[in-house]
Amino acid sequence: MSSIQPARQPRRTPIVALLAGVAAVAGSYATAGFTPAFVVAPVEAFLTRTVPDAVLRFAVTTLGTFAGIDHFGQLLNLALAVGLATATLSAVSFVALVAARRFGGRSASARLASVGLVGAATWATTALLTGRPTLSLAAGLGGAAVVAVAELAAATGGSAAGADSTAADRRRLLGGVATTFGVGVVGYLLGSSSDSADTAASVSTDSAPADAEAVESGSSAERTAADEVSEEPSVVDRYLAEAERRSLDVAGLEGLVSTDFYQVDISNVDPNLRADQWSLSVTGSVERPLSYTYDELTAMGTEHRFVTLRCVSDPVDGKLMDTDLWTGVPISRILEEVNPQGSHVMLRAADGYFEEFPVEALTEGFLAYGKGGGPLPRGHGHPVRALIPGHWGEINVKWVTEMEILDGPEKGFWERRGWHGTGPVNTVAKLSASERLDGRRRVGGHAYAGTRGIERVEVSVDGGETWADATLSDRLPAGTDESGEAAEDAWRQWTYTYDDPGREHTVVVRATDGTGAVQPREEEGPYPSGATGWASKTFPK
Ligand SMILES: Nc1nc2c(c(=O)[nH]1)N[C@H]1C(S)=C(S)[C@@H](COP(=O)(O)O)O[C@H]1N2
Ligand SMILES: [Mo]
Repeated sequence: MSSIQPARQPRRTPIVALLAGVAAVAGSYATAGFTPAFVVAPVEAFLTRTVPDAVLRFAVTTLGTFAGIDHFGQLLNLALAVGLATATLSAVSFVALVAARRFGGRSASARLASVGLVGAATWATTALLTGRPTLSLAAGLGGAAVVAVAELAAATGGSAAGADSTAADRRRLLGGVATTFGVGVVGYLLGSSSDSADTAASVSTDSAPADAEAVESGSSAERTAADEVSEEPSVVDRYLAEAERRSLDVAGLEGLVSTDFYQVDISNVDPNLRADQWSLSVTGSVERPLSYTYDELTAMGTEHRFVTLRCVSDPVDGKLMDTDLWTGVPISRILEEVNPQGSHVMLRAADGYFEEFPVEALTEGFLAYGKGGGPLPRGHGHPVRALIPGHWGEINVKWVTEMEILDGPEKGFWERRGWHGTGPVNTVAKLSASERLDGRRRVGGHAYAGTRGIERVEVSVDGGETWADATLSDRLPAGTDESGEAAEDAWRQWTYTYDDPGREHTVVVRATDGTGAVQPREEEGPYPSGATGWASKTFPK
């Protein structure tokens, strides 16, 4: 029976289009991994830039850790972005399928056209969003594969329409689902293994310097990075061992060097920069605008510094405060060459982030290209980030690419959203660990006051009535030389052991900074200028 009426649209077309969209996203992930070339990344960046400030602030602070899940707000944003990217690719697939049917009916050439059109449409959309046409090819392949198998499955059972069409529709759907599943699994496996390839390359160069092939094929910039950091393993190892030795021992309390460094980013998908393609330009009100390649920068010096970072959104009892040994160059070296004339600086980064602060703070700053004895990890700003002593984490710009000297103040990314997080950190003593030692109890935590330093930590075991001095860890070494000086911007640990009163009681902690100022008692949330108040914990009988 030949059909002369216009071809009926198969009932399952919207579902096949949806499956093609899912497969296209999976295909994109297969080649791009979790990098900005992944089709979800531009959608996510768009969401971050357009969500109302209040929603973003809510996501970062309130949802920062929600239901025990770290970065819950960001995960929500990511899920939304995945959904939107899938919807977009499904929509263009649907248009492609309808167009093929409209112009070719249910002929074999129409089926072929639908495969080609869906492939082209998903590829073009992904390329348009990411700006990476070659890496987007797999998105088109994923979409096309689903339609190809679906059409093939529909065509194999028999040629007639009418009674057979329901069976054909079912086969089309099954073929589509199976292919989407296959593309999804392969995409996931390929994408996760290609993830962060650039950083992985420099790490492996670092650990295998004797492998001439690896060194040869690695970029010269990566080689320098690895060499600079690994040249003096003994120095780094010595400092790390010293930090270990100075750490106080309380069950469950992290040492003076963090094993799980917190991470705060405006985007879920971090930049994936190559050291040999990176450069830092110094612009604006300077006598000599200059630009530095990675090789040039790392050739300017290799110093090690223990530095603590704390996010302005960290609650008094939060976990957004950590310390590591960073390797890099003092920013003053660069400032001597460019001779800044302005009063402020704007640091800009590859993820579109920007933060502004006074030039005086910049003068004391550090450009880190190593962390914990290895290259700077991707999530912490690979290949280079700023470390500004004593200031909230947000001006410690990662993936930094431009340093613009300004003649006056301007607002940074978070300040445009109402935060005041460019200044010095608040003083804090955290109460993060406790253990029972037959009849006694030991409590402990970290205390940090930026460059003011921690002078004293006091503990009350009766809810703030009476106070006693806690034991403080020795200050971390400066790291720049063997002079025995202390790190200027690092936390200390404190512990206190007392006889358990045998009834419910509340332990309260407060720190005193190097200027003699006691951590303020009034409780304020993190927004807009950092949490205040004393950490406290009630222990049951
Ligand atoms: N480029 C860039 N730099 C950035 C951020 C960012 O989102 N993008 N987040 C900032 C914030 S809010 C903090 S608290 C610190 C956190 O540094 P970490 O992720 O290495 O711990 O990085 C800062 N630098
Ligand atoms: Mo932050």
